[in-house]
Amino acid sequence: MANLNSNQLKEYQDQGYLAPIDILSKKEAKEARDEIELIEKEMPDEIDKSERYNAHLISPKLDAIVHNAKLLDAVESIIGKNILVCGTTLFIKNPNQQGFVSYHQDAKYIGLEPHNWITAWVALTDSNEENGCMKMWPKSHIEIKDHDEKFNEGNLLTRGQTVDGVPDDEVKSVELVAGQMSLHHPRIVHGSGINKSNDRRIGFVIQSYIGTNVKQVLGKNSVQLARGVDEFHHHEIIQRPKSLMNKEDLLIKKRENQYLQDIFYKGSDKKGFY
Ligand SMILES: O=C(O)CCC(=O)C(=O)O
Repeated sequence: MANLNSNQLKEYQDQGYLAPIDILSKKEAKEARDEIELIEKEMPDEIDKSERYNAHLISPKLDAIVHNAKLLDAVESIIGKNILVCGTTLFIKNPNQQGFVSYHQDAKYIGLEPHNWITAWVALTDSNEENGCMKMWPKSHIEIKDHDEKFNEGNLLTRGQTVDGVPDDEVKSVELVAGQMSLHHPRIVHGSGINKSNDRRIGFVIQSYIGTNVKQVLGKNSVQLARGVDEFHHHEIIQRPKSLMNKEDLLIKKRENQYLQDIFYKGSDKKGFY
């Protein structure tokens, strides 16, 4: 059931993003963080760097967020009632590390066409100016812009994709408390700065929820059905996790992450840091 009201929908269409939206309790956000930290402890390489994608395939707590009914109600308001999940990313910034995200547009390099899709950024910790919250350039979602590829250390994007000349005075910070989310448009220009606090900043990002009509034109992505009916069958359907760090699920995640790396580095002979 779609749940955004007409003012929220108008704001999303005009500005290219919408926030904050309450989704999880603080307790649920903390439980998801704890599960991530348990995986990090037990299998340190499993959700780091190029493996930080698709952790929902091995974590029941993250899976529950991806399939959260309230979250899906908001997504349905924007992309319609037939919804697939084609991937997730953990954007974790540790204190005293130089991690940042250069200004970019997701649609530039993700290969999902047409742009009937949306990204949900779920805060598992508070996310604010001090710890490097997301910054949006409102109304920039009208067209695809040129990007440089800077491959710089610290940049949490694979190729350091960068839109230059973003006007500082127009950019808006998206501050969220743990359990809230923002939704952003495939073409909005966004990025984030470094974490200057003493705690981690953890964003669990469903990237993305796609309409069933959306194709992957740069390679291959498998999907889960989140809601409704897949009338187009453009993608292979994969299972939800059987249990935490289940062996079979770990293999599926590995395969999906290889597909993603192939997409991200298509046409490039360089390798980024993530
Ligand atoms: O977490 C961040 O700071 C950036 C996330 C991002 O680029 C995205 O969700 O598309």
